[in-house]
This record gives sequence, structure tokens and C-alpha cells, in this order.
Amino acid sequence: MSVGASAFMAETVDLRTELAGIELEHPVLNGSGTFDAVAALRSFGEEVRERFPFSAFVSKTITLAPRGGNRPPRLWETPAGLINSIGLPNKGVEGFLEHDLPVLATLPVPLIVSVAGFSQDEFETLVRGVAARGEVAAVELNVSCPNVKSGCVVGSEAGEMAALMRRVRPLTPKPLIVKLTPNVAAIGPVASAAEEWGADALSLINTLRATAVDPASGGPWLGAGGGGLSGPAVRPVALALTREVAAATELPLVGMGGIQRGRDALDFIALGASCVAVGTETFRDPMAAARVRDELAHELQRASLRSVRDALPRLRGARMPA
Ligand code: RRO
Repeated sequence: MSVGASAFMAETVDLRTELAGIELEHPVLNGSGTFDAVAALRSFGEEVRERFPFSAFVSKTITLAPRGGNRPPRLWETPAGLINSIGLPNKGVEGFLEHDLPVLATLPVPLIVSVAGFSQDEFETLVRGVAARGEVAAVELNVSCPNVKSGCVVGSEAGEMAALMRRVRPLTPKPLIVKLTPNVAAIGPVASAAEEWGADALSLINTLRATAVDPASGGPWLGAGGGGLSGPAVRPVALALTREVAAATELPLVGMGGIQRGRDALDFIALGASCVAVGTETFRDPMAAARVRDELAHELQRASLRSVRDALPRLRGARMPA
């Protein structure tokens, strides 16, 4: 694991935390799909393992069948964020298990595999296949995709959320983390449904529905027409939803949405998140998460807090009523 600035801070601030029973060196994960560890390992080898910036690694979401992803263009930069319309390109579960998992298993941190099904049957096959592998510490359920049978985005409906959890919860004793979508009328009931039916943790937020207009044609810029917004523009929305979900459930939370600095991470922790994730900022600086980790240690020290474990209940007690 990386040393340097954090080794100095570690003498005074204990950054260790846990997520659904998984012990973590510090609270900073990656947002799914924002750091290609397989490509990084191929290009930079051992250096990636030695200086790995995240305390757990969340894979890019995989689906049952291989997918090529959306037509380009797939990205549009906004004044304070990024719209993506990547469209789930991936090797499919078999390709992932055969080719990517053995590589990701060499990372020095616990591995969380993100899965998305277009039906409950697909989710079942994905959870069975992925959770059975010893290299996998936990499974993240990406519920931002439409169910082809109901036409409904699972994460936007408490009833769909409950039905999915009832189906997949019995399949594995490993932690199931539900990644919540912000594109929902009321996020609390969805979070509660996930908790009631056995989720071990919640991560939030996925991207906000967004689009961009091609200045030349006046038509849609993105090949798929629309996409999802991330980056600092969404941070206040992510904080509001984190606060709402913290009030609705007792589950551990991984807070994310536009985190660029340690102070941003502390804001999510203050609202009840025991972990945070860095996503869009990693595109600008692949080591951003290590900086966020070190800045978070300084922020805790400035607040006379000696550990994240101490900070969480104390800050939680201080947070505004929901
Ligand atoms: O691949 C994507 O386009 C994508 C996914 Br699966 C997701 O969960 N969130 C997002 O912003 N893009």
C-alpha cells in the first residue's frame, strides 16, 4: 500500500473504517467505472499496486452478455461536470470472470464487482456467478438500468427494489451493496426497501439524467441522445440525497458525487457516510483519491478527531435533523 504523506498522518489520525464487515485501510473507494485498473496494471504494472489510491476497488459494471456500449460521442463536458453516455461496454460475465477477475484479484485491496441485469433472471445469474468466486469480497447491484420486463428502472421503484432483493439475497452470504440512482421521486422508500430485504450497504449517487445539444446541428450531441451527469455540479444533490438516505436507513453508506477534496469527503461523512468514492475527479488526476485521503486526514485532525471511526458517530450526532 502507499506510504508517503498518509504515513505521516497515520501517526495522528486513524483512517481505518469498514464496509459491511470488510475492513478497509481508509474510507476512499473508486466510483464504479471511473478507474480502469486492468488497463492501469497492463501499462504501469507493480507501481499501480504499490501506490493504489483506493481502499477497495469497485469494478466497472458488468452485464450477462457482452456489450459494445453506446454510439459515440459518449462524453460532454459541462462547466462543472461531465455527462457520460458510455452504455455499459463490457466483456459479459463469462469474459469478465475469465479475463479480468484474475487481474483485478492481484490488486492489494478488497474487490467489489458491480453487476447490472436487464431482468431479475439476469441479476440472479450475475450474482450467482460473481459471488461464488473467492476473489470477490462483495457485489454491488447497479439498479440504474431498466428492467426489460416491467420497463421500470429497478432503483426508481421501492416495489421493484424489494422484488430484486428478495430474489438475489438468498443467493450469497457475501455483502450486497445497492448503488442508488438519484433519478427518482423519493429515494428514501427505495433505500428502505433495499434494507428491509437484506442489503448490507448502500452507495450513492449514480449519475443524474442529463443531455447536451450539438452546437452545430441543434440535435443531440451524445450518440445515445442522453446520458448521466457527474462531477462537482452534482455534489449538493448527492449530499442532499445522502442526508435523506441516512435518515431513512441504518445501513452503512458509501457517499459519492463530485468529491474533489478532503473537505468534500468529510461533508459526506458528516451526513452519515462511512465511506466515500472518488469518480470524475480521477479522470483529471488518476491519483486524486490518494490526495483526497490525505486531505481528509488533515481535515479530521483540524477538527480534533483522531479517527474516522470516532468521527462518524460524533459528526452524525451533530448533523441537522432530516
Ligand atoms: O456505462 C454507463 O454509461 C454508465 C453506467 Br453502467 C452507470 O451506472 N452510470 C453512468 O453514469 N454511466
